Amino acid sequence: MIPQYASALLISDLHLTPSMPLTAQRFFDFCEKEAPKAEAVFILGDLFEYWVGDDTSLQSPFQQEVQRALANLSAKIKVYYLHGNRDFLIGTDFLKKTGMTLLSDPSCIDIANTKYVVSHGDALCTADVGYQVFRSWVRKSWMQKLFLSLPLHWRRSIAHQMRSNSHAQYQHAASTSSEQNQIRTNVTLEACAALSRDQEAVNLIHGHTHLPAHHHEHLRDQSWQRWVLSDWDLDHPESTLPRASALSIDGQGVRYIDLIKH
Ligand SMILES: [Mn+2]
Repeated sequence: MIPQYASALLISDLHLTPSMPLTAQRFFDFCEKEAPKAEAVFILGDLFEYWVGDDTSLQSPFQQEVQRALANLSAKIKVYYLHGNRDFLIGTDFLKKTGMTLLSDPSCIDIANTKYVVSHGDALCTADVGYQVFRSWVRKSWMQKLFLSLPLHWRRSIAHQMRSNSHAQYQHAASTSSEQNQIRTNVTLEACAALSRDQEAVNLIHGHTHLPAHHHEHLRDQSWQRWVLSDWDLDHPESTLPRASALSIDGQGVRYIDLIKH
């Protein structure tokens, strides 16, 4: 059972990697400045660009730096994390070292006396049938055990291959930018309605789609609100506007905090 909190900050899709140093620095600053002001921080997946096993952190000064930032933050406030589609192999070793508590996806949380259901969001993209089949395979525990038993350089090379495939698909989707592609890579009303009904919650929060917005939605006799978290990217100003934001929830309600202006 997750305790109730009077205030919380929610972030997701930071895609931390050594090749995006400004984004990483903004995260380290967030852990020092903004995050300790809330009672709890919820990281809704894709904290890392990819994760091929907790054993890699021994060789990665970058992962150790992130680990230290999270451990320092966990010493001050409660930090929760749930798996994204890129870092779902984060395991008990990394969680223990950072002091983060793993949440299942989806989970219900209670902030300022209001119930919210939180999820990474990829499971809600039910129009992408191919992805859902892929997801059901890679989330099987025997598949994960098999992958984690491979030598590290194999795991890195498989992860690299998968990332370049998904990058190529994403670029194809962006270049065609057809309505159909946008529908395929977004959450569906049906999946959100089912989540709201199953969790008996009318406030949904997720990341993954990189389409930050607050929606009021309806399907048949159901209505709910949905907040989508932003991804973070301060390292590619030539191709995309710098962005980093958190969703803040307290007695005043729910609002986005732009971490670029702060
Ligand atoms: Mn994602």
